[in-house]
Amino acid sequence: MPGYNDSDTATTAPRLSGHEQTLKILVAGHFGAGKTTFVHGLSQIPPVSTEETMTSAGEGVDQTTLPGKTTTTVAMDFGRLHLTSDLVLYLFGAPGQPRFFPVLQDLSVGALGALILVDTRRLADTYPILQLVEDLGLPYTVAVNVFAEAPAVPERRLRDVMDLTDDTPLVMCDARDRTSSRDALIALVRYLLTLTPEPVR
Ligand SMILES: Nc1nc2c(ncn2[C@@H]2O[C@H](COP(=O)(O)OP(=O)(O)O)[C@@H](O)[C@H]2O)c(=O)[nH]1
Ligand SMILES: [Mg+2]
Repeated sequence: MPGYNDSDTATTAPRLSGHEQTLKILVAGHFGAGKTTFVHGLSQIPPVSTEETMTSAGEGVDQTTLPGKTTTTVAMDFGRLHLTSDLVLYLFGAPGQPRFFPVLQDLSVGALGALILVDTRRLADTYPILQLVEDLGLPYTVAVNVFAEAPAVPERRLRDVMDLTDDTPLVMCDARDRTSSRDALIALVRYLLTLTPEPVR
């Protein structure tokens, strides 16, 4: 992508000149897929977060036994990233639990596309999110957040089980790694650029 600096690891926000193109991107995915990690790791401004400590009230409602996970996003994550000097992404991370789908729906307004994060151990939890994003008419890219403990699944199988069309990008990433996360967003933005807008009638 022109202007993309692969070695850029800066976490401070370049100033906005007002001439940049801005894109709103939804970051979706099931509970524990790594959305908060992803948005917080990439944001060049202090990210907005709505993390709350999980309590016993969530037992039987949320999957509360992910190792190391003690909080959950109750409304959204928000971050901003200069993908190139003239392209700024506004990242909106939506909570992944089905009971928060109305929040995802609201956050999708004005978004140009979605990055759907997936942990291959929880593909079943991804289907309703894929369905919802499709129903909202949002083009998307699937990013498998590779957890060391998760078994490797061949791409063909992943495409089959998620019923992805051949043109839907499927990439691997590590949500904890800035470069890897940026590459996933670049795959999404490249895909969005290939989609021709509806002709104006
Ligand atoms: N091993 C590993 N752990 C991760 C990765 N991404 C996130 N985590 C951890 O997995 C948990 C869930 O991540 P979180 O970002 O809260 O998921 P969210 O529910 O989708 O927002 C956290 O404890 C993270 O530290 C990853 O790529 N590898
Ligand atoms: Mg979260």
